[in-house]
Amino acid sequence: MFEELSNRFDSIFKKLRGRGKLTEENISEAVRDVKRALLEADVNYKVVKKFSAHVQEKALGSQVLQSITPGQQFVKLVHDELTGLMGGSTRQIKFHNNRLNVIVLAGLQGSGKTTASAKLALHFRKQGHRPLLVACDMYRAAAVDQLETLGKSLNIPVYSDRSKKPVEIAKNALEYAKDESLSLVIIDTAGRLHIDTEMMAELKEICSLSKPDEIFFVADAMTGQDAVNVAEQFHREVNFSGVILTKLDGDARGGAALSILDVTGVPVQYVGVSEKPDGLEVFHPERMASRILGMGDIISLVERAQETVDLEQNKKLEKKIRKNIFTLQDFLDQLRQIKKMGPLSDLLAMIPGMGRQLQNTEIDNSALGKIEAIICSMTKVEREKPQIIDGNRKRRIASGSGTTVQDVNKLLKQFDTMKQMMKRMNKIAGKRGQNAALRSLSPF
Ligand SMILES: Nc1nc2c(ncn2[C@@H]2O[C@H](COP(=O)(O)OP(=O)(O)O)[C@@H](O)[C@H]2O)c(=O)[nH]1
Ligand SMILES: [Mg+2]
Repeated sequence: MFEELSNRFDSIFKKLRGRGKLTEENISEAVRDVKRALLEADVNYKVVKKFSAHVQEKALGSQVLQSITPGQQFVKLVHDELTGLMGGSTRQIKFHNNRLNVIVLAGLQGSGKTTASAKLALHFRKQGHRPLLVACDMYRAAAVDQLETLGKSLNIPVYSDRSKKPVEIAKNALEYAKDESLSLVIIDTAGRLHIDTEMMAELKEICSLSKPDEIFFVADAMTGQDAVNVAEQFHREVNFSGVILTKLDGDARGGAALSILDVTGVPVQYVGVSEKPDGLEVFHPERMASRILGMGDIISLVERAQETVDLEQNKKLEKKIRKNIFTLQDFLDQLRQIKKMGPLSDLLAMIPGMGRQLQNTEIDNSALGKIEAIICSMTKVEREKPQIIDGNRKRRIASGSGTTVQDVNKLLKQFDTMKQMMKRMNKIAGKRGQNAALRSLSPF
C-alpha cells in the first residue's frame, strides 16, 4: 500500500538531502513535487491545496531554511503535516464498564462491513470484551449466512432472525445481549450500491433505537476519492464517529486515507489489511506517515510479532538449538509462525530503510509455501533424521509435494548449513551466539 506515493516522496527527499543549503526556490520546487505526488495518489485536490500551502509556509520559515540539515528538516515537516492530516494522535474508543456498549457499522454494499464486524468482535474479545454480532442486513439473503459463518468460525455469538425487520432485530438483540450479560453489541447493517433514502432511513432508525456509542463508517480504500465522497454524503445524514478503511492490502493509492478526515472531520480509526478476521489494525497516523515516507514502522512490526509469535514455543526452540537437536519439524513450526505474521513483503516494508531497498528483489511467499509442502511430505522420522533421506525417499517427497528432487536437495542443503552454523555459534559465543542462530532461522 502507498508504494507509489512512498517512491515519489523518496525521490523528492533525495534531491533535497543532497544539498547543503536550501534556497527558497529549492523549497518551492519540492513543495510542487509533493503536491503532484499527492494528487497522483488520488488525494482530494482541496486537501492537497491546503496541505501544500501549509508546508510551503512553514518550510519558508526560519526552521528549515536556516537549519544545518535543511533537507531533513523538510522531511520532518512533511512527516508532521501528514500525521496531522490523518488525525494526529490515535483515537481510542471509550468503553463503559457498567453497561452494554453498542457499535453500528454502516457503508455501501461491498465496502467490507460484515467482514469488519467480525474483525472488530475478534479484536475486542482479545481485550476481554464479550461481543455479540447482530445481523441486520436483511437486504441481501446471503448476508445473514455470511455473518453466521464468521461468528461460528470465531466462536462469537451471532444474533439473527430471518422473520423480522432490521429495527426489530436490533431491538431484540439488545435485550438478548443484556440477558446473556454480554458487554458489546456490534450491529452489521445493510448497504446498497449507492446511497438511497430507504437505506438511510433504516440506518437512522436502527441508530435512534440502539443509541450506539460508536457509529463506524466503513469505506473501501480501493475506491479512492469515491470513498471520500460517499463518506461526505453519509456524514450529512448520520453523524458517524469513526471510519474503518478496508482493503488497504490491495493497491490502494492512499487518497482515501489521506483525505477522509479533512473532508468529513472524522478520523480513520481502523484499517482492514486482509480478508481474514485478524486482518484489522488500529490506525496510527504517526506510524502511517512514517510508513508513507519510507521511514518504516518498526513499532507495528513488533506488535504484530508479539501477537502472533508463541513465546513458549520459542523458548523450547532455543533449548533445542542449544542442544543441537533442532529438526526439520522445528524448522516447519518456525516457518509457520513467520507466515502467520502476514505476507513477507508487508513485514519487510515496515522495517526502516528496507522498503526502498527491497523494491527490486523479489520476495517470494510461494518459496515459503514450497518449503512447507516439502517438509509436510516427509514422514515424522525423516523430519527428525534427514540423513536417512536417500534418492528413493527424495523422489517420493518431491512427487508428494509437487516439487522436484532438486527442490528437496536444496532445502536439505540449506537446513544442513543452518545446523552447522548453529553448532558453530553454540560453540563460539554461548548465549549470544544462540540468539544469533535463532535469528538466522528466519528465511529473510
Ligand atoms: N483484501 C481485503 N478484502 C476485504 C477486506 N475487507 C473486506 N474484504 C472483502 O471484500 C468483500 C466484501 O466484504 P463484505 O464484508 O461482505 O462487505 P459488506 O457488503 O459491506 O458487508 C469480501 O469479499 C471480503 O472478503 C480487507 O480489508 N482486505
Ligand atoms: Mg454485509
